Parts: sequence; structure tokens; C-alpha cells
Amino acid sequence: MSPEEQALALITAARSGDERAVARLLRNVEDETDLGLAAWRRLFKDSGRARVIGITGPPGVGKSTLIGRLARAYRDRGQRVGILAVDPTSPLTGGALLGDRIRMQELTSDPGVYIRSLATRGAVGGVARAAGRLVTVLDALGYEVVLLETVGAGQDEVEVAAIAGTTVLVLMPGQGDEIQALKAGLVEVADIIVVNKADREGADQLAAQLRSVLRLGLRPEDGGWTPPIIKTAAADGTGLPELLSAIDQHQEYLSKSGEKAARRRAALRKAVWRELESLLLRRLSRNPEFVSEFEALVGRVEAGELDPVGAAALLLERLAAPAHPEA
Ligand SMILES: Nc1nc2c(ncn2[C@@H]2O[C@H](COP(=O)(O)OP(=O)(O)OP(=O)(O)O)[C@@H](O)[C@H]2O)c(=O)[nH]1
Ligand SMILES: [Mg+2]
Repeated sequence: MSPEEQALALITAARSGDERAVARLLRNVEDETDLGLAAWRRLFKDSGRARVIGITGPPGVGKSTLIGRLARAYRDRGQRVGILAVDPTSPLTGGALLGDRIRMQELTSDPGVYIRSLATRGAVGGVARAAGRLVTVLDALGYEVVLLETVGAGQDEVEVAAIAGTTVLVLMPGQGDEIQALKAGLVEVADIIVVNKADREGADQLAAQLRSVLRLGLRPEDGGWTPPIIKTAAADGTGLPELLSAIDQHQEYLSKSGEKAARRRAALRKAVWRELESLLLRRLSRNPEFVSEFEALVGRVEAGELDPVGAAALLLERLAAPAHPEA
């Protein structure tokens, strides 16, 4: 069977509720196999329907606990839920992830919920790219809500946040996290800010602090939406109705303001650009004539005849006007 045929068979199985088919599909998409690529391309046109909610914040603030609560609430609304956890540190044996799994055990037995962890790739942008593709697949397979957990730290996380329609930044009192979050630029990508562990001391102070930070105009570019600050205790469910309604309101704002369409277009522009880059590089590196031209120019740079920019410009010129056109 060709990769396309295999992909089609897997998609059909996944749509009929075969969880192992879903897992195989996602694994192939993440690993960028030929099958995965074929599946992703086929599914792409059916995507764009799910509400994608990013849950980000420093380690240990309660993101997974909150996601468990949200997932249950969406299940109660009769929606299918996909959960992707981006594990920043350990590919397989991550303690945090293991903990998450145990906490999420009740959910894993529910066929309407699909949970998967996503190992971080080395390259910047690797996580964002893989996460984006997996979200597309879950979306197209009919998961109406996709919850994306990331530990807020680097550029990748900010990019992951861009995949989400609604980004929820989770903080907790007593860690000085708010300062770090500000530094990491996370407050700027947050559509909703949650002060979790509100059962602990300092939640009101943290909320007040954040409120004044927002009032100082950290988001001058964003006129239409002021991120609400919501206190929750994910452990017992306090504040969950408020969080759910804030997410609903933000989703409505996204649609009504045209922001949703604008974000989708920006994401698509980026996606096409990325694919163009990778396609171009792959084609060129497989073209023997180009490769020998390339090596020759590297030799001239080595000999001091050219600098790298000059060499690249020459390569580009020759691409536009091949030296040996096939007649
Ligand atoms: N007191 C209190 N503890 C909580 C609350 N929510 C979560 N916790 C606890 O905080 C710890 C961390 O919770 P997680 O949900 O794993 O936090 P996380 O942000 O997903 O952590 P990482 O994935 O490791 O970054 C666990 O022991 C939870 O039981 C809360 O509202 N109050
Ligand atoms: Mg977690």
C-alpha cells in the first residue's frame, strides 16, 4: 500500500473510534513519516473547527489539574476532547508527565478523551510545528476541544500559544512567578490569566499585582480584549465556572471581532512559508547539479575568493537562470 492508501485506511479507522489508529496517526504525523505527511495533508481541509485552548505557565502551578477539570466540563457539554501535553524536559521518563498521567487516569478511560504527550524537539520552532500539526489532526478527527499544556519558558512556548485560539496563563501565589512570566513575555500572549491555588495565601495580592501590571498597558496593541484575572483552586474546582465562561467569552470575541480569521490567516501564512522553506531545501539538497555547484562555491569561499553572502547570491542567480538548461 502507498503511504496515501495507508493514511486513508488509518483515518477511516480513527474516525470510527479506533484509539490505536488515532495514536498511530499522531505518531506518524509527529515523526513526519511519509504516511504522517500524507495523513496530515488529507486531514488539513477538515480542520479549523475545534476550539483550541492553550494552558501555559510555570512548572507546578496546577496546569494539568486545571486541564482535567476543563476536560470533564467539556465532556459534560457532550464534546470530544483532545489533550496534548508538551513536555519540555524529558522525552520519555518525565516525572511531571507521569504524575499528570496518574491524575488524568479517570479521563483516559473515557473514549471521548484522547491524551498524548509530545516530546520537545531540539530545534526552535520544532515543538510549535509538531504541536500545530497534531492539533490539526485531532481537530479534523472530530475532537471539538483541544487542550494544549505547555510550560511557559522559551520562544517555542510562545509559538505554541499562537496555535491556540485562547491562551490561558496559569500562575500561583508565593513564587515570584509573575515576574518571570512578565520577563518571558507570557503575559502578552495571555488572553486569560488564572491565579490558581487560590486556597493558599497571597492569591488576592497576586491578582491585584497582575491587575496593575495589565493596567500599566503592557498590551497597547490589543484594544478589544482585556484579559480577565480569575482565581481558581483547581484541586477542588473553585472558580471553574468563571474560567469556563471567560473562555466562552473570549472565543466569542475572537469570532465577532474578526480576530479569529486574522489569526488563522497569519498562521496559514507562516505554515505555507515554513513548508516552502523545507520543500525548497529538500529539493535542492537532492539535486546533484545544485549540490556540486554548492560545493564548488564553498571551495571558492574557502579560497578567499568569495564571502558566504556572495556565494549564496550566486547560487540564487543560477537557480533563476540555470547554467545548463535542459533543452
Ligand atoms: N493547594 C492546591 N494545590 C493544587 C491546586 N491545583 C493543583 N494543585 C497541586 O499542585 C501540584 C501540581 O499540579 P499539576 O496540575 O501537576 O501542575 P502542572 O502545572 O501541570 O505541573 P507541571 O506539568 O509539572 O508543570 C499537584 O500536587 C496538585 O495536586 C490548587 O488549586 N490548590
Ligand atoms: Mg502538568
